[in-house]
Amino acid sequence: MSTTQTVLDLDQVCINTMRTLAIDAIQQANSGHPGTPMGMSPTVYCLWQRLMKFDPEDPIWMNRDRFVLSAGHASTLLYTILHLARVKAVDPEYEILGRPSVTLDDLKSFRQFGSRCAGHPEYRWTSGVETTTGPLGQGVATSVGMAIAEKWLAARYNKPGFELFGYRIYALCGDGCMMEGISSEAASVAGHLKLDNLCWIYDNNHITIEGKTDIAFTEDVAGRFLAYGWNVVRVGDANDLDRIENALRNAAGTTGRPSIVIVDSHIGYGSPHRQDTSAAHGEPLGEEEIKLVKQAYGWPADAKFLVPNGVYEHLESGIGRRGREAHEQWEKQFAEYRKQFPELAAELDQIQKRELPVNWSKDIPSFPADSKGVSGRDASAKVLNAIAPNLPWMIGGSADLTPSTKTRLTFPGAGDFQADSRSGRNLHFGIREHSMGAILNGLALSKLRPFGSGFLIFSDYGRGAIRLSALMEIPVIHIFTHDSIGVGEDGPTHQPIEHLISLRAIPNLVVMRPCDANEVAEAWRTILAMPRQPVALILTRQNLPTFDRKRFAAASGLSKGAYVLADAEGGNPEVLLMATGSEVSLCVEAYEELSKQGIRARVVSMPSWELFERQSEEYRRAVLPPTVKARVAVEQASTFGWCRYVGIDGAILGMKTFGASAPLKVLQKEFGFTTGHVVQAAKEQLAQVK
Ligand SMILES: Cc1ncc(C[n+]2csc(CCOP(=O)(O)OP(=O)(O)O)c2C)c(N)n1
Repeated sequence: MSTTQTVLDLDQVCINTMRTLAIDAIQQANSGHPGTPMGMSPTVYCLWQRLMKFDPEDPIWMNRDRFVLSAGHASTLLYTILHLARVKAVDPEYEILGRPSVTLDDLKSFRQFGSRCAGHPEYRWTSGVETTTGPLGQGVATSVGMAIAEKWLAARYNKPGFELFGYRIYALCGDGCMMEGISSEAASVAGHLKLDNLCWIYDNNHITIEGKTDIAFTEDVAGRFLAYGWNVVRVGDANDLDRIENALRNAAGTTGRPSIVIVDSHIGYGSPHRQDTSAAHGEPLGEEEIKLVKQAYGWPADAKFLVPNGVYEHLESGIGRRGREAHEQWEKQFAEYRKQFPELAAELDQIQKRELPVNWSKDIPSFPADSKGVSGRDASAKVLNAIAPNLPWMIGGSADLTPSTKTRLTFPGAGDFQADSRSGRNLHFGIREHSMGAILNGLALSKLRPFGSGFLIFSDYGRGAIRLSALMEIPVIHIFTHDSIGVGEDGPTHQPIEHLISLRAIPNLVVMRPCDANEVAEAWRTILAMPRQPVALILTRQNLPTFDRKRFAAASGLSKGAYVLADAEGGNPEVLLMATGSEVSLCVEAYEELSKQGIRARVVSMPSWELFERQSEEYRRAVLPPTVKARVAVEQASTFGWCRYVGIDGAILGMKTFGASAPLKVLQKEFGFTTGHVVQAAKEQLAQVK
């Protein structure tokens, strides 16, 4: 046997190990999709073994190539390669633990409680998983954010003779990802931005859950991507490693365009018995079928979770050695870089640990009391532009609404991120809220501090990605302006109603709706200090009075989620008025009126329910004393959820319809957001409890 033959055979053994491990894991779990792992193992193997620059010893090395499994249902594809390449785990503090990321036992307990091999790949749970995937389309869209981040990092930190950043982003996707609209949005962005560090690999297997794709998907994918300005490469045989390698190298060598490699495959490839059936998609194969498949792979029919001799070593001699050498080389280069550019190197240390520069908050303004006041969005614009110059890796933009959301970075040198200006800090997502959310996730996964903005009403469009930012615990700042019927004349299509509460319903997402300019400043201070906290920052379009903080409590109370803004003299209130955002000033007016009438009221500003819930019981009881039963909540949004704070007999002044098109003043009157109405509700509450 010649040497080449031996190597080829070993490649095949490694591929069949991936396939059979996946088959066994799925059979053991009695749930999962074996087809794609069988069909795509050669492609994934080829990519990792022959091309990827990735050091299994340090899966968070900054300059590693990224592999995103956008077809998250094929998770065993990722788990088997992470296992066979012996990728190490890292802990959340970014110290290398040394234990394997995925053990054979994890694979044996695929989809069971506690296993690193969860049903779909989960970021921060399994090292080497670059982003959580499962909702189809999200992975590919997120990869565009990763590609933007790489270009941005390279532009800022690479210096002549020091190519610190030069990594590629690969995303494996199937028909599902191609059909989801988010992939079109994201591909369009990537084409526009000429992200040639990006390569999508499309498993063109013509099968989805309902059967053949021709029942629903007959478009010309290649033509579509050519139209986006992508480089399109085809591989006719998903089993031909050399052709796959050539295609991937073609992509890597293409400049000025992202690439898509279309791999024609058969689901369940290699199984002569189960091709092109929808059953192979959604179900384990079954013991009998497995025996036949294993026979066809030249495997002992009864062996389970078999890793033949030489497999780990073969991967070590490929991805292992290549990754280690590239990483060592890079570390040497970085040590020299540190000497020549100590400040930039220190920034990279901070980026890697999600820390902030010492002085990041020094220029945050405080706003003088002003009854005319300023809108939430305008206050935020000032604060954002006071922070961003001191936090160089904060970048962001909007879905074509920057003039309205006021999120443009305007300081000298901020610039735009475009194909010909990679160090710009202002991104233009175009009118693509969903992919904006995913791109922000990709930026945050690359450790930048991203923000994106739009109208609150359109948070629905980005919700899939927002939810994933919360699931992944990554610090994306989702800014939503035009936060209520306060938008006035635009009418019900633009007046968010259920959006606040539906964002609050997402676990681990912090929603903040500040009530005045100083709360906006505190919101930003609080948000940035939380390194793993995605936030929805909700801002008004219309002016809000800036409270006199000498008379009222300090805005720093925002960091506790809710605080007593104004209280009855000497404390001991008989009625509680609580509100968020623009309705806090209404409660303050009502409080003043009630005080005049000798009624002891307390105003609680509640910018963030989530942060409030994280406080001690003692604090929460101090702010909302359980003995005070007369309670009024005011929010220009769905009343849903406020019962938690006012109790079942409390009053909730909110919205029960979609709103209407009219000037704001009229709407406030029509929908009952007037001082008189709040005062009346408070009195009714008092009468009720007495
Ligand atoms: C947004 C979303 N919708 C639906 C699903 C359910 N789902 C999981 S796999 C799948 C079919 C995917 O087909 P394809 O991408 O071609 O993958 P393959 O058949 O190659 O495994 C569907 C619809 C999902 N995971 N995400």
